[in-house]
Amino acid sequence: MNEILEAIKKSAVAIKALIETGDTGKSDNENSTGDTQLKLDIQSDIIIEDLFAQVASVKAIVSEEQDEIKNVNADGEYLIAYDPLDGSSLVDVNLSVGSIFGIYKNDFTGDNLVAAVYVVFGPRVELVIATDEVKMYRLLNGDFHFMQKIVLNPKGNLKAPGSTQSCWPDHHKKMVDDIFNDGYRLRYSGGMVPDLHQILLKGGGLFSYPGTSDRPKGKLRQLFEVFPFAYVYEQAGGAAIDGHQRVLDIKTEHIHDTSPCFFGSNVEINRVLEVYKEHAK
Ligand code: AFP
Repeated sequence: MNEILEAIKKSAVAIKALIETGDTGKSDNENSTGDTQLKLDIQSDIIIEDLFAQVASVKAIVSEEQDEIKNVNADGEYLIAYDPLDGSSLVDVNLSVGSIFGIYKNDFTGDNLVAAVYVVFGPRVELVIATDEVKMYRLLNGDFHFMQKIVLNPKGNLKAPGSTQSCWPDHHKKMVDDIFNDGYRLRYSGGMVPDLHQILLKGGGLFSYPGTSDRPKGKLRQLFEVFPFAYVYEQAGGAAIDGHQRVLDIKTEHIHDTSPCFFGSNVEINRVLEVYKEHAK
């Protein structure tokens, strides 16, 4: 596992430099989800793939930016699903973005996840590693230095309301309105990584990207985005659901499947479960 973490650290240093100087323009390609790929998406993906190809313990990888799983080392132990530069469309307005890694054993399924890692490229570059606990590191003079452990409070006060509000189901709209009426602060940049990082560091709250009339199965991808952050939130003492169940219990049918998702402190997640259970009656 350490070889993998060192490769991720190297990728972060290289992608930081790419973000600072790279072309933020669009490529001529689309990814499997139909998103137009930015040149930064493709270049970040190449950086990460080349680094993982040198790690003996990596058996296979799959990128949000590529259609298929790639075999790396037949004798490898780990499978890695990653989003090389989530929120890349925010780079050209100078907002924070990130890389997300899910480290699996045996199969790319939620119950086989054994670790999760993400990198936040913001005013500072920070690396969060979730194994049996969640630890944050900061890039200082070219090296990552341990800064703190991350633990969520039982209840927070931040709310990140994702997706197109005009497409929200009525029960979801009422729930979000009620949360803000209870005094929660709106914190949403459109970048999953910084938005979830902020809630983790500021003690808790709720990030939601529900199923909507335009995207009944949500937008965020299970293997590359939802499962890794669900692992981080659970290891930090919080929870992650699809409105009804743990997202890590969801059965993935295709590697690019999406899922409605809610990440947060336990009080907020229980509030979602109650609202969605009541609606399901
Ligand atoms: P891009 O990678 O296309 O910028 O999308 C970012 C993202 O996948 C995720 O980082 C955000 O949480 C989510 O989309 C924001 O989606 P909405 O703009 O629909 O809220």
